[in-house]
Amino acid sequence: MIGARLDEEVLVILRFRFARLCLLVFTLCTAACAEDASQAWLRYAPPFGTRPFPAYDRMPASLVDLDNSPVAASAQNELLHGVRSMLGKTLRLEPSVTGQDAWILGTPSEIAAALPQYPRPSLDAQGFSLSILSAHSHTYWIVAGADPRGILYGAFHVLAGIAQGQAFAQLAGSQSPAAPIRWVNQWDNLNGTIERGYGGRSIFFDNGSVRSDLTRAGEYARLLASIGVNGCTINNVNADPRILTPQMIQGVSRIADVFRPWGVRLSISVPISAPQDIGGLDTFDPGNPAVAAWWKAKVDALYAAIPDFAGFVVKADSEGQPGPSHYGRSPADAANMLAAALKPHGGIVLYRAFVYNHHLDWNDLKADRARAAYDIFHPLDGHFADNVVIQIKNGPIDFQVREPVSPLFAGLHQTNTAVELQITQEYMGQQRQLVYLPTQWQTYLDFNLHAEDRDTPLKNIVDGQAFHRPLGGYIGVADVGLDPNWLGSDLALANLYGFGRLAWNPNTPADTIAKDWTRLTFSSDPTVVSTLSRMLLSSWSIYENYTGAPLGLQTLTNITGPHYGPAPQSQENNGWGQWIRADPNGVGMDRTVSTGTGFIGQYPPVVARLYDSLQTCPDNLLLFMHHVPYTYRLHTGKTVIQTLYDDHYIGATEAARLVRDWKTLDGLIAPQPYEATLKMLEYQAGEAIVWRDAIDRWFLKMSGIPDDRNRIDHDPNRITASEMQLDGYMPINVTPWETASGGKAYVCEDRSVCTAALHFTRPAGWYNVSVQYFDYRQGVSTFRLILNHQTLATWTADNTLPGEQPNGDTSSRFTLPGVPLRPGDVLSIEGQPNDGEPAPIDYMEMTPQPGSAESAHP
Ligand code: GCW
Repeated sequence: MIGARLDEEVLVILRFRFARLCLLVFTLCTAACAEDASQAWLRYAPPFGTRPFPAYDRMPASLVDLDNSPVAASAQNELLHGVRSMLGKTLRLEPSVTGQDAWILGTPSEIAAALPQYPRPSLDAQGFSLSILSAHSHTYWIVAGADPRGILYGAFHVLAGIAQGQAFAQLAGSQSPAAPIRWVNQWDNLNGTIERGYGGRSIFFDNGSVRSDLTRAGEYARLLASIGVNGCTINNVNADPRILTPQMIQGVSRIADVFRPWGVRLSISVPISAPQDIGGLDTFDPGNPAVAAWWKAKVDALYAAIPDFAGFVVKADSEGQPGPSHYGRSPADAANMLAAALKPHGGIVLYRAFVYNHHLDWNDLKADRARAAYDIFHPLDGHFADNVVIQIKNGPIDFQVREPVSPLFAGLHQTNTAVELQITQEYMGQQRQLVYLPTQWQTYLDFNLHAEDRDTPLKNIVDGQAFHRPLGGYIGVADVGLDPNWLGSDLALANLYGFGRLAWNPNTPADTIAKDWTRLTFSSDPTVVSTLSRMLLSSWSIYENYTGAPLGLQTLTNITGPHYGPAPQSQENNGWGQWIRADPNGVGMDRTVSTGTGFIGQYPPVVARLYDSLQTCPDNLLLFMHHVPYTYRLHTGKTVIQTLYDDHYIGATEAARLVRDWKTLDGLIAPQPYEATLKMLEYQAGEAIVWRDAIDRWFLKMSGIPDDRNRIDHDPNRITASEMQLDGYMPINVTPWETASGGKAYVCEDRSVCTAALHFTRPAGWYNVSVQYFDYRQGVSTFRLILNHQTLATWTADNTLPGEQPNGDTSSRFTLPGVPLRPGDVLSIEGQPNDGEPAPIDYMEMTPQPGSAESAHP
């Protein structure tokens, strides 16, 4: 009893301190905060700038919070802050509703107790209802939540509405989340690095411990809450057992403390081998009672420190992680043992279906990694405890540019499932390239699996409707870091935002999400909204075109390296099973039932028939499902090989368009994000050319079939370093060969400066001059572009690209537009190496500016 009272007192004091702190922060937060990238879509800028917003002229001046919870206190503080920031008014906090117009926060029963006229809405868990009530000659603006989280989500909804210029009356109505599980996974390591993280170091860990300053962790929870995300797994699924040591649990409980006011429950990833790794047992066999007892004690200790602990995420028997198969046990044995320990506390187990053998025999034409999840988990359907959820990646391989939906979703009818989507852009340009993912995710979520010959779109399977499951939902691998803008790129935040919006309501169109995010993040200016949303919506297809080709080749990136630049051969001849089976005659994996791996037979009959037949298989998944000759004609009438060539050219052209589109927003976007994004898009346009050239060269060599427009390695504007006059520059072989002209880069070794010069022989005119060079992660080489004796430009290779060699990971482009060139000119590149980076170069390109070569004689 005494303990309980103390807890209550502590809570009241904490709540008071928290409220004061928030007020202080919000008071200090003036216009400067609006420019702070960490605010993301919670900038709270006045929607009409300095123009008035009459819909809020007569809003209630008082705010009454009827709910006595820390989460509702966050809702209250957020409303105070947002209203002040957007409407320039400070609401009065009042203890009761009587005698005044008021904003009211509370649950339906709390509100009805204070205002008996209130027509209680019926709300699902975590849902909210916004309404206006007139009673006792007063007006009440009501934010009702089924529970404290619902109140908070309602408050954020109101603020997002104000930020987009909507009156409170327009926002009236009820909403409930589609599914109970709406979590992010972070792949943070205890040393502070993040697996597949591209936004800086961990906000949670540093040097083996939980950070002392958890400010960003609290801010992250606020961002997550604003989009309805209610759980966060803080450590890598390749889990370090030390996460379970008593000292670490204490540290982790501090993270839970900063999450709690935002209704975000904390969970951790655990290795199934922990009882042996750190528990002093000589086994981790899930069938051993001592192992089960160890987990039970560990879970009890976790709940003692974190009473609202959410549960475990488990990666086992996967990519080198230990698993129950070591003892001949099944995933169900392991998951159920953990679930039994968590059950008394209300915790759950998210057991990942990403279980496969990465030592497959590539000579075996029947071997197929795509089959693994279904083969392993489908026979276990009905054997999992009710607090176990099988966490399934959207596709059967691994967050590729395009994959079919995993057939396992249709193969578990008596088991809870959640879909795992990847927000961090591991295979999708790693936040150095614009790829808006809600478009892709929606394709998956809307896909009808036709389980039991019924309509069963993926979204209705994971939200529990299709098979009447009590639990299920959405997991997004987010990997935010300490970078001010969380993900390393301002535009990538649209993916985090979009994940939350879709997890809340998967029927929200990707277009609506793009527009809302743009207004909230940048501006409601119609030009900004239409231009940027168009850029976002086209970006997946652009990326798919210049990297993979929209024929279902999954990815053509370097899968044994950083998963970044082009390296198609890396898919083949290894045990990872991401094969595309390209040979001189054809390409694609035969996954048919009759002649292939039989993967297609894992789908319900309607879908299996669709994919199995060449007549009906959609072109964009053709090579995932079938092996066909390069000369095979698609539904478009064009051959496979010509489509591969053309799509890469289309993708690169479209990537260049993204730069032009963004430039039309100059002056309409704040200078810092404008410049940073321009730099990113210019880099992307260059990288699209690297991809285009590499993939087209590779397929040309593999197929021996020429491009019908003879474009590959025949760019009339390009002069390679091998054709230039070199002083100090020496050729080295590039791996993979297709990522540089003639398979060679030119490096400046053993000299402090080298040059490569060309004699210009083309007509006089204005040209854009590009230099293709390589920028390693280490070293900052300096380059100079020289026209005769005049320095035209100087730049440094200071990007932090994921490579230490000249190849498609590091190939970069510098462009100087509008250079007047005349026949007889000498154009040269001078490179100065630095710290092991030998100022490597590939080629120069002189592209005439449209219409300028003859007419505007310089
Ligand atoms: O896509 C692969 C990644 C691994 C990751 C793994 C997984 C955390 O390359 O980095 O490991 O998937 O999802 O478990």
